[in-house]
Amino acid sequence: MSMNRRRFLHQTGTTTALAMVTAGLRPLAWSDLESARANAKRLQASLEKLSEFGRPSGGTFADGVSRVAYSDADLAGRQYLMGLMKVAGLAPRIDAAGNILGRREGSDASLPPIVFGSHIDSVPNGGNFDGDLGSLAAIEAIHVLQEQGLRTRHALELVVWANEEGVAYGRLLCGSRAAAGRLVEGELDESWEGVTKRDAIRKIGGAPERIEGARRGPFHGYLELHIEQGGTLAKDAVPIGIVEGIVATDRYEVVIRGVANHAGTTTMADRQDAFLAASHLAIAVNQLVRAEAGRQVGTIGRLNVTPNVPNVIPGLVRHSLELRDLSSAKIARLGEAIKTKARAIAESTRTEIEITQTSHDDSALATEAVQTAIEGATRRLQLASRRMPSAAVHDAQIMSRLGPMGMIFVPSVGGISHSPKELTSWEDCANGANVLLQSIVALDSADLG
Ligand code: HGY
Ligand code: MN
Ligand code: MN
Repeated sequence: MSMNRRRFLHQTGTTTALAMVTAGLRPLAWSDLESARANAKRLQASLEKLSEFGRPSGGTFADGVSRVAYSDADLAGRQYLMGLMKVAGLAPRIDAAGNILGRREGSDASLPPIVFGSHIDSVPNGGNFDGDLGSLAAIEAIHVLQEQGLRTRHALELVVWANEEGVAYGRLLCGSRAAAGRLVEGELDESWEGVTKRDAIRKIGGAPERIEGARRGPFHGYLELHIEQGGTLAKDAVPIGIVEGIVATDRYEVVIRGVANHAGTTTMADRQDAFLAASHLAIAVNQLVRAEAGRQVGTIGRLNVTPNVPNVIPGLVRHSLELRDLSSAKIARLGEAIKTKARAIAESTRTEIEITQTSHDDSALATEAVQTAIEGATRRLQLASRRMPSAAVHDAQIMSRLGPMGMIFVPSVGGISHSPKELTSWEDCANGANVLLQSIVALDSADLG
């Protein structure tokens, strides 16, 4: 009997070992799992290929992707991804919310699964790494285990969340919220570009009529690899970030009503210019958010001016407002301060300003024991790491409501994201994939309480 086999039998018991031999899998020792490594070339090739779905026509990898959730490009990217999952030995299925799932059984059926993955929908004119890296590195992890015939104790569940970005329908983290039973009342009947969310979910293979079926059961731990999207790791040449917590996000819809009138004949004093009011409000948001210490941020990212022609004073403006911080209380307070200021701006510009909150995503702390397991993986791989907050929103924050959660960050060159210029070196991608794989291995033997 080989040394590895003896250690394996010692660790898992003869019955399981025999079952695995019957299933054609090589009995193994933990050292086999710990020496497993991602195939960097395969990972790169899959990222390059995925980038073709949603690429501007005639463009290249450098032109990034527009793969907004539920679009034809999203659908095509999901098909490609499910094909990769099959090659890696998984039988992909789509849950009621449109999330893609793939399960690989473990050696102990009594244990809950380790869940990991990310998303592949993007913002318009987005990059090739946001969500894609975590999704493809998750498939790569399965690939490696499958190729080498290695079996974890816990089942592994790969997940690619639907509509993480919330560009479509304006609400973030749709798939993971459905999995956690946190959809907002009436959300499935909301409309975007003339299509209800119900129909959009159906388009990608979900079943909104039984959305409750997307609720997920207990899990041992949740892991997500992601690009940092900020510039701190790249600036300090630290290859791995271990996320301590994810910020809360409040979104608002702002409607400003003025009076559309002739841009030549209406004197400056007589105008009720909705865009002028919006401009004052934009400056106020910036000033109020910056007025106190901390890492809170405020953004007006979408602005629609009506009628949006040169010779008419804007009568109507609709714009978004987004506030983020680790403290939900802080952004709630800032939201109130902005509303107070808006009342003064409405009065001085003789417009009406209506500010309605459209969503709130809570902040979430990563589980200490998962952070420690990730740290152990980075040490084994001899990669420097740093603990840090996430200023970007992730499905992991929803999963943290259901069980132990941890996230792995890799550097974003120049801190650029949500842009075709988003870039992470292939070496950093491979490092991240190895840390993900080795964190799965670490969680497999960790007691997460
Ligand atoms: O908006 C975000 O923070 C994320 O990239 N979805
Ligand atoms: Mn994003
Ligand atoms: Mn993302």
